[in-house]
Amino acid sequence: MSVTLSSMSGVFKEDSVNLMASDNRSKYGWRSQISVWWIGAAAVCLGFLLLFVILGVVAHNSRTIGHQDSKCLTLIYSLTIDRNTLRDERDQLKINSSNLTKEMEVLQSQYNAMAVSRDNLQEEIHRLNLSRTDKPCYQGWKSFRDKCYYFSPTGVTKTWESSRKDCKERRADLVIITTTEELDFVSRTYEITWIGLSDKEQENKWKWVDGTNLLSDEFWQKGEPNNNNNEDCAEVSRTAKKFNDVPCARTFSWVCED
Ligand SMILES: [Ca+2]
Ligand SMILES: [Ca+2]
Ligand SMILES: [Ca+2]
Repeated sequence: MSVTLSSMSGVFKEDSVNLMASDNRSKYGWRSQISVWWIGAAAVCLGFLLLFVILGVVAHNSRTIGHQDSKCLTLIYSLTIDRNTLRDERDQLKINSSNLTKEMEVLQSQYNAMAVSRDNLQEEIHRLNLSRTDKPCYQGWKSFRDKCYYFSPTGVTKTWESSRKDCKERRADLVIITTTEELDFVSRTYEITWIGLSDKEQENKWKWVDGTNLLSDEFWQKGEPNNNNNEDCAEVSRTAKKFNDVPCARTFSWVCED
């Protein structure tokens, strides 16, 4: 009986202890659940806040990237236009360069031709200078170009035939004038000078003393030869520096040519 009571007492104590423990668990469980709830709520809030922050950053970056993409496209378009413009300018420069090259080749060809012509002219000038070298002449004769000339003594005059005879005695003949320079050289000394030209053999068929025909009328004075009073011999005057036919019997100075 006492054991039973003790046992019962023990059961009672044990139940009391369990009841107290249960009471305590109930008290502390509510506090724990509230704490968990607050922590969970805070975590959720933090989660949402973090999500909003991430979404904001993403949206901002998207706008920035979009803006940068637009600027890049504009820059690419501008660079493409510049590249095309540079290509056009390069092509035009190639065309200009080609044209300039052709013009340079033409100019070079013309220059070469002119250089050849210049060299030929220089050779001709050199040859003419050599031919202009005065010929050595006997004493009393004058040298002009490659010929020698004898001028009759001052104050002495002869007919055309006598003048020619004098020249032949000097192994020469009356002067034959073939150039303007020779005409000027011969005519400058005396007022009137006999030259080796006549139409004694056939009227108006003027021949030089070497038998050659007068080839040009350029040296006659205006209106000459007029054969006035049978003029068959030619003279040159210092003032006119041109030919004139006069009677052969007149007397003038004379010039011989060797
Ligand atoms: Ca001559
Ligand atoms: Ca005549
Ligand atoms: Ca005359």
